Amino acid sequence: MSESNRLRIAIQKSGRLSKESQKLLKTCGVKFNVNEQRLIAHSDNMPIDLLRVRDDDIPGLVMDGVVDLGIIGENVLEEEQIERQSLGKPAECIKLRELDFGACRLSLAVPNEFDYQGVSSLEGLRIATSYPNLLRRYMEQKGINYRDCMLKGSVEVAPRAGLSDGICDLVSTGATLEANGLYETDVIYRSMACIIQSTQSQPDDKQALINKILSRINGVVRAKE
Ligand code: PRT
Ligand code: ZN
Repeated sequence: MSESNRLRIAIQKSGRLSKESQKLLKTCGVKFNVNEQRLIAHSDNMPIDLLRVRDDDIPGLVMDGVVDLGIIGENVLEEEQIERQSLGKPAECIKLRELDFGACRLSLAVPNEFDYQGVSSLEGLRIATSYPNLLRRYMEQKGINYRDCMLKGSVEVAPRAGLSDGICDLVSTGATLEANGLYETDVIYRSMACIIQSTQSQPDDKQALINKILSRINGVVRAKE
């Protein structure tokens, strides 16, 4: 496969970050039309291709140098980074900047009837999460032994289903926790969307285009502050 001289940017195909990611690039003057059936959207006014993928795939695509830039939640980036470091895979990328959307926190939560006296109350208990690496890092820092319950979805129903004692999941308004009879105890990670770049050296014209996009993003984000 020949290296493309077009700038490749990975964005979430569909989900909480996809509309904002597209809007940001459009506001920066990148013109493109998305065909829902297609993985790639070509810009018609700049040498840019958008790759529309699952958000979980974005950090790896950037770290492996398959794409040049990616827009991703810091939570997913950090989780993937710890995972890759433990597997000895490339785990480096450059965080160009935080963006102004995708705000959430990764928190521990327990059932309303749980008598929570601090994180030591979770000693030896089972915690359901989709973020095993961020959870492990936090619990190691606190010196707490816990048991894993790895779920890619439906984490918030795990305690009621008898699968776990507590959960570690993303929270924004807190409505999901409340609806499931849970309360938030510890915020273990605060996250925003961010834009990342591959560490591979770029030809001058591509790097100049990255700099131009970044400077426009800086302008757009600052204007909203
Ligand atoms: O299909 P794909 O794998 O691409 O998408 P996904 O389902 O893995 O991710 P998606 O679209 O749900 O979220 C993408 C990113 O949005 C996350 O990685 C976060 O960076 C960010 N984000 C911001 C959130 C939330 N807020 C959020 N509230 N991601 C998920 N949630 C979920 C949370 O998991 C829980 O189920 O919303 C629920 C809680 O919301 P509240 O408002 O009830 O607290
Ligand atoms: Zn995902």
